Order: sequence, then structure tokens, then C-alpha cells
Amino acid sequence: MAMAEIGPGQHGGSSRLALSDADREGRDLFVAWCRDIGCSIEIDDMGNIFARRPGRENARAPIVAGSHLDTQPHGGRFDGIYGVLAGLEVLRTLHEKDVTTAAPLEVVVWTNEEGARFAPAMIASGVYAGLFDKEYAWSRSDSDGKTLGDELRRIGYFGDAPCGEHPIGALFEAHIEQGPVLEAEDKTVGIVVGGQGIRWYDLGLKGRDSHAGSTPMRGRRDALLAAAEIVMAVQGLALDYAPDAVGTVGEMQVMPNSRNTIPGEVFLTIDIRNPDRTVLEAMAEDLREIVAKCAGRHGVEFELDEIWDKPPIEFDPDCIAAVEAAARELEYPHRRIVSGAGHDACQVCEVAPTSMIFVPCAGGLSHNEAESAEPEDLEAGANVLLHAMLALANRIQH
Ligand code: HGY
Ligand code: MN
Ligand code: MN
Repeated sequence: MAMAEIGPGQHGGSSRLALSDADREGRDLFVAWCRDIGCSIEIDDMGNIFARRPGRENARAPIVAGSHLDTQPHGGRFDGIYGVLAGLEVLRTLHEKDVTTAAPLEVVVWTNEEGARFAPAMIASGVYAGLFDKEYAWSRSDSDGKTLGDELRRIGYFGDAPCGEHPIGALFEAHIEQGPVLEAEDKTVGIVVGGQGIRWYDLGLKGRDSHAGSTPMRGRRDALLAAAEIVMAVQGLALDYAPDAVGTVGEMQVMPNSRNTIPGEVFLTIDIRNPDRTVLEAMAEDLREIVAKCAGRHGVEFELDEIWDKPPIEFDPDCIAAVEAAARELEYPHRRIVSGAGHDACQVCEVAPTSMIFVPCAGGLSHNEAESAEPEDLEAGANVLLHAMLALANRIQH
């Protein structure tokens, strides 16, 4: 809740866009809390923060917990933040009990997970996993034309450590489910076994500005009309591939945005997802056809850029087993689950053993200021995180 006081939303949530002043303040608070318990801090050149608690055998790769501190514009107080602070709670608990593990433990904060300010999402964990080129990531700009690299420098988190070289023995990301399943089934813990595939698109539509009064309906080249049909068609596409597909148009700019000029230009974004790689490919095919047809019908040119292709992933069986064993020993009602949302863990799993721990959130609601979770569920998730990390950190190495 102290973190939620930084960059507060208008309605009780959080608004800490990546690399904003509020994000810097949140990062500084996290770093101070880690230093209070003697952690050393390393920042890499994507702004990822690694807080380290030494073990007895410090040559071993660390067992890491973590997530993100940046939020959606109208974000909640738990998405991302929970996984970071649950990791901090693990370190604090061991510190208070004066417990030293064999392998070192770390808590990581990944930069720009949300992709709300700089697209695509999960870009810094993606650079770490070798999925995005660093120069590309630094060059991504926000709607004011500010680049990710410049903003990293501005807030003082452009570290010297080269992103991608920091060892991770295993990563556990605790997170609210952001969906309805655990709550509906009265489960306290989700043993996350994988994440669905995601495709992001930028779509530019170019018609012709003209007079709203004197231009006959025939012959108009109305970019917003084409956009409106595309919005409906994206929903239709997801329904065509029910029950697992989802499709969303989240952003739209209308130019010149004057009530008596027919819009000559529209920019919009498209987000489609599916747990099955071949189905997602089929959806992407259909989407290209839909856009060409809608634009053609209205004499509108289009430029459809696929800016992100994230295939579905499966987490590491050993990490999954450690989480499941902890949930069982602690007697929390649990079930296996595939993540509908994307997470940094879905990137890092490409280069390090990784899995996630879900806890329920009220109504499955997230990316909404009303996002909330029960303290006892959050505590349960942190306990499972603690025991899963201890199991791996104290495993005898052969
Ligand atoms: O888009 C996502 O799934 C994540 O919340 N950034
Ligand atoms: Mn998140
Ligand atoms: Mn999110």
C-alpha cells in the first residue's frame, strides 16, 4: 500500500507508466527497502534492477523472484507490484529469521512490462532473453516521441551491467491471476504451467479529409468508418475462434478529429491472443484479410505492422513441481492453470528455468483501478514463493 501511494490513480489504483517520474520514485522506494535489509543492487542497461541476498555458495546462480513495478494508465495496485513485493517479503523473512540459503537469492524488477507507454510489452525481459535487440528496445518511443533509452537515462536507471548477462538459476514470478478461474473454483494458488501466444499490430488507415456537410455519402474515403468495421471484425475474429481466442482494439487516434471533417486518417492497435500456436497463426492470416477488405470497401489505404509475435510458452517442469509441492505441503487449495495475460516470466523462460504462482483477484478484474486481492491470498502466494525458492536454493548441487 505504501508503494500504491506513489503515482496514485484517480480512483484508488495506480498510474506509474514505465520510466515516468512516478516509476522512478517507486523504483527508488523498492531499492531503499532492499538496502534496509543489506541487499546489494545491480542495474543493467535496460533498467532492470537485481537486489541480491548472498547465500553460503555465492558462485551458484541465484534463485530469483520478481515481476514489474510499471502499471497501466488506469492500473491496479497489484499487477506486477505483488510479485516484486512478495519477493522482497521472502528476503525480509529470511533476514528477520537470520536464515542463510546455499545459493544466493535475488529479487528482480523488469522494466516496461506493460507496454502501455513503450510497445511492445515485456521489452526489457525480452532483451534479457535475447528476444529483442537492445538498440531496438532503446529506440522505442512513446506518443510524445520520447525514447525508452532517453527516459532510462533521465530517471537515472540506465545501468552499466549489460542486460542479459546476469545469471538466473531459476525465476519465480508471483502474480494475481487477472482472470476469473481461481476465484470461481475457490482455489488459493494457481500453479502456472504456461502462457498463451500474443500478436500486436499497429494499423494506419489513410482515407481523405473532406467536408462533413458538402461531401455526398458515396465516394467518401472515411478512415474512421473503415476503422469502425475493423474494430467489429476483430471481435468477430475472436468469436470465430472461441472459446480460447481473444481480440482487442485498445488504442485509436482519429485525425484531424474535427466534428465537421470526415476523418482522413486513423491509427489503431490490435491485440490478438490464443494458447495454440497454429490457431494464432490462422487468426493472424484472417486479420490481414479482414483489414484489406474493410479498407478496400472504403477506398482507404492501410499499413498493418505486426510489431510483436510472442508464441505460446510452457514453463519449466522442475519449477512447476517446486511450486506445486509447496502449495501441497502448505495445504492451499490449488490447480494448474495457463496464463491469459503475458508476463516477464514468459520471456525469461526462454533462457532460464521459470514458473509462476497465481493468486485470485476480485472478480478476475485487472488493468482496472478497482483491482484488488485478499491479504490472506497474497500471503499464501508469498508462502508458496518462499518454500519454492528455498527448495531450489538449498538443493544439493552435484
Ligand atoms: O499484455 C499483457 O498481457 C500484460 O498485462 N502486459
Ligand atoms: Mn503484470
Ligand atoms: Mn499488466
